[in-house]
Amino acid sequence: MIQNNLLLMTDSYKLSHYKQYPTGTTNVYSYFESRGGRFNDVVFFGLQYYLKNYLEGVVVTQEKIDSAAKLYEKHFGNAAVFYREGWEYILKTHGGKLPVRIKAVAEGTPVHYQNAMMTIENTDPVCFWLTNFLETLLVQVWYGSTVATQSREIKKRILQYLDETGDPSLVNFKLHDFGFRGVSSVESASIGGAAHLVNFMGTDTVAALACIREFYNTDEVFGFSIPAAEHSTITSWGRENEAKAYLNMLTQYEEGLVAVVSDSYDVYNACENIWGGELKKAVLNRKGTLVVRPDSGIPKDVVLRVISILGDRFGFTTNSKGYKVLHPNVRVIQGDGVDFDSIGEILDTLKTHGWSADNIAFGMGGALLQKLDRDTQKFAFKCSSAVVNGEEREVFKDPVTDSGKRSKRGRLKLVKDSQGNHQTLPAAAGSTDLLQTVFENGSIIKQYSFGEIKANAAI
Ligand code: AOY
Repeated sequence: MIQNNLLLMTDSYKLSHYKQYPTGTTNVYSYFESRGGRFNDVVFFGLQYYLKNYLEGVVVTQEKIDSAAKLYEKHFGNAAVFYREGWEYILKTHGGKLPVRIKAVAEGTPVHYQNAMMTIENTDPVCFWLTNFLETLLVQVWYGSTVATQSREIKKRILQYLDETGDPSLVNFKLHDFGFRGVSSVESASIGGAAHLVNFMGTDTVAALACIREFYNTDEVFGFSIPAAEHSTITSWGRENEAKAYLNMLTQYEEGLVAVVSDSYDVYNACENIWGGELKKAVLNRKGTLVVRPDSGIPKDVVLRVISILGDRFGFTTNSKGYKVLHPNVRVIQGDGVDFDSIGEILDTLKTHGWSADNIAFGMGGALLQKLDRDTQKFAFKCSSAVVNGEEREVFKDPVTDSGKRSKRGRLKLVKDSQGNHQTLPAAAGSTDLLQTVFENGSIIKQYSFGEIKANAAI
């Protein structure tokens, strides 16, 4: 099998579609939108990865065509379904580069749902069938966009609590990506992890850093981490040596931040009698901050009790907003049971008991990178315009069984209205189109740096 064979990156039924459009079809024009869902403002993110990794340059070769033909003959039990002539036309006429134009809103831009975020059409009338062949791959942009969207909403939520109870400038390190092990693939970790870094600066998902470096044009590293314990490094000392394991953490990492998972046996005992007892002086004399990590129990209850114990043992100050902040050498990170809702519950519980959001950071894994699907924001890719026998026609669906699945009609543009809200209008309308050509006939026309993308998503 030829690696990254674009001819195989689609749904089987799409192989049969070239015969199904009306005779005389020369143009198929489709658009991508979020039809609604959990959050109103949807961050567009990840297209550049797909363009660079799968669509740019010569992507059709004789070897790929032959390899696909063999597979499809067996798959369909029939050699006639695969459109060999169509692909050989692209090879011969276009040197194996894709005769399509893709326009998209700038990556990182939050766009209200029910707006076109991307459009695609064929640029060679013979290749009308290619537009929607690419749907399967292009729609995967739902994933990076949905991760970036939720991560941004969590940032807003955390910012509210920091505004009310503490220091908003701390927000970039308040949500750390713990999700690598919980995703279905390294590719998901790369894209999802990068999507999180559109909004935050803390990550343990190293694959995301490589993805940003390779596909978002930069040598800059956009995610940061610190030394941190896991259960094996603590429990291998034996239960009777829990304090020695903790002291080792303080001495191995002489200064700066260090995180220590502290629930191996009894997190309350660890906080009261080890960190806040036997090792209290070592913590206070250390040039840096110990981050205590509970990892079990009901998050809001455990966090409150842990912070209360650490407050009793190490002391706290009251900030200008009237909330308690632990001694600067001690903080807490909660990474178990963390999702959009539990973050709110934990911050609310802390606030109710007079504790600032400054005291805590969150680690989020499965709920950040995996507990999402294409329906979280109801992403869809639909044909809205075609040219048949030289005449442009509107194309749409409008199912009686679900008006929410109604699709837009005609060639489209994305604009900002006088109130600064996004609107999708007919392409012929006057105002500036925010959908910019990013890909045409095999070439990437416009690229975004990760810094620009972060700026576009800024709150
Ligand atoms: N990492 C902050 C740095 C990271 C982690 C990664 C699954 C960290 C833990 C921590 O403090 O405790 C994947 C679980 C934890």
